[in-house]
Amino acid sequence: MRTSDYQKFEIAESVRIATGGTGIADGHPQFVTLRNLSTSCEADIYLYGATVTAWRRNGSQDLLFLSSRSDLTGNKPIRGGIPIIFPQFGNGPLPAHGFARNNPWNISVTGINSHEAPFVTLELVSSPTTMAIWPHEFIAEYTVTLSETLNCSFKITNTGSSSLSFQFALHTYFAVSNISAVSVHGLIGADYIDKVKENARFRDTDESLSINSETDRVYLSTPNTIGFEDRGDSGVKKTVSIIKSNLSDAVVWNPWETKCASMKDLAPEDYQKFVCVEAGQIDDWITLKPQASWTASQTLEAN
Ligand code: TA6
Repeated sequence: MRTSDYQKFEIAESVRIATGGTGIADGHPQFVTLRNLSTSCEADIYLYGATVTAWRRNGSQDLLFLSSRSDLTGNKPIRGGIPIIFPQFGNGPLPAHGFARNNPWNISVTGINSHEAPFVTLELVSSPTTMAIWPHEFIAEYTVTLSETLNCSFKITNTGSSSLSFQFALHTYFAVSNISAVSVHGLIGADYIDKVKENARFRDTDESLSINSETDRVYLSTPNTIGFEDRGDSGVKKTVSIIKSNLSDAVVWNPWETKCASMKDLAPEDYQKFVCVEAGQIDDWITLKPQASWTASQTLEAN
């Protein structure tokens, strides 16, 4: 996108575009900042991977975790925020978690909706790069809307002449006071695949899930609203809800100490500072016929 092209997307005080930065050509957009003037909330969305990297309230409190060691130069997936997992979850014939999170997206629309909430729509269109590893033509559109909540909506359209199948997830890293203060709820009664126990299947019979070791669970057919409580420092409690639409599954992940120490883009103590609770469509793949579309979203609420 040429330098002059992106300025048309800026909206005084509500939609700003930051340019340049390490690895980004001078004048080229790196990320978009949405600012809701009535709630004073802000959100940053990197064009690389269409990755939401920050959701700020009251000026500073950041509800999302972003590793201080994350590569923001567009050379590898951003560690933190809300990476988009598409068209593959986890390992398989494609790069881990697919290619949506490690490709540059373009700004297609910005605006302020009828509820005075700013939004940006980013777009990823199939290209020789994607066709080389996934031979399907598509248009992906990702809209982030900031009101009192943060809404992330994804739409994929099959623009090719044959069917395509995919998985999808929003790999959200939530900032927490300390992982030991966190309990995840809404998953009781759901079956889950435990990736730490050789992908064995279990049924969750607990009202809430506390995390005290490496945790990597893919929950199947979960309720549309799940969430977690962070009992916080000195009892300052935070409750976060994830409201899913058209996403049947959910993932709970924390690498814990040993795996965290092996990850170059995490500091050794970072496992204490985040929990991933991910809305996804993982177990049942989605298949789209030519010209068909699929839309899904998550809305994040925090008190
Ligand atoms: O969503 C959980 C998970 O699939 C874990 O197995 C772990 O691999 C995590 O994603 C991070 O994956 P990444 O490719 O971003 O390092």
